[in-house]
Amino acid sequence: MKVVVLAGGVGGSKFTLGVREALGPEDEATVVVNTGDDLWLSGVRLQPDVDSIVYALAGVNDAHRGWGRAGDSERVNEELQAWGAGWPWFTLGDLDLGTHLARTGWLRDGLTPTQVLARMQERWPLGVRLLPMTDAEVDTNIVLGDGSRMHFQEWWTRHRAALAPAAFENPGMAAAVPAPGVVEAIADADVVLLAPSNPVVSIGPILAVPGMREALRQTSAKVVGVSGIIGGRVVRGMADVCLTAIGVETRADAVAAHYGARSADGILDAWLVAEEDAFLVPAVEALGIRAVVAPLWMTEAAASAEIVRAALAA
Ligand code: GDP
Ligand code: FO1
Ligand code: CA
Repeated sequence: MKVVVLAGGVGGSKFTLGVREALGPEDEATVVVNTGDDLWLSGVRLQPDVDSIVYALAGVNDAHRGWGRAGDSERVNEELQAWGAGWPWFTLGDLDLGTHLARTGWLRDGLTPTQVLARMQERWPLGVRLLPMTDAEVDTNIVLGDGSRMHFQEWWTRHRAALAPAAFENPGMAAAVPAPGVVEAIADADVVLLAPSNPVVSIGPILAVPGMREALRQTSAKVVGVSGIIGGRVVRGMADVCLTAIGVETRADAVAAHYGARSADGILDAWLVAEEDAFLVPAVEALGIRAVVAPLWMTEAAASAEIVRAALAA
């Protein structure tokens, strides 16, 4: 079986660990990773969601913080701060900086982001294939009520999403195309899974790459999404603020409606809701989307694997 997963960082990596565990040796998984969080800082290219997934699959992630390497130190960061370089509220760990330096060097050698990510996958046997959503540099900006703009990373990390966004924008997106292999993987898939990642700033940018929605609407594969909202709350992070900003309620059925039914103008054939949200099944089915109830807590890889099995059964 060929499986394609669309994924962001923390939720994306916990889900991808389950995909790896649920699949057999004959199966193939391709994970299309959000790169809308990527940025240049202190001369290096950061790819937070890519690194979250690489580190988690390699078993070297800091699961407690949700980003960076386990047991990392911050000597270089202290020096950068002393120079007034970078952002005082944004920490680049020493081991993590090794990744950013390697990546930046390869990019400057002329490798594309897809080629760089292929190279990063040579170090650890990750068990799935990772592709960036696009090779284009796409930013995420927050437009505030007064019309001013702020980089997503400043809004998320420094302000912890406390400023109400009027809109999100992705400069560079209009000229972007899906990375090589992405459209082919979707066309060739038996099933496409949407991880329970942030619908606005993780799955949103992936779907916004020109050609991506068409690929999802045209594939013969079933497209199955997993709700990151359980009992009307985000499990972790600030996706509720993002959803409110685009006028979507923080409820599993509202997110399903946001993605839409493939039978209408959207992308979903089926949608997994948590047991806590079983009462929303009729609302999801009324959208023309098959609703499946399953335990959606990704407490460990085995629990995520159960979610993946439920999605494949759907
Ligand atoms: P980020 O890029 O690091 O912000 O991470 P993602 O976008 O991939 O994932 C964040 C989303 O994952 C949040 O909106 C959470 O609601 C969701 N999430 C985190 N843990 C769980 C879990 O155990 N179960 C479910 N269903 N969703 C989760
Ligand atoms: N998140 C934080 O809350 N504080 C940090 O200092 C921080 C540093 C950081 C460095 C590299 C990296 O790849 C990610 C980092 N993150 C940090 C996480 C991150 O930027 C956000 O959680 C995501 O972009 C949202 O997906
Ligand atoms: Ca992200």
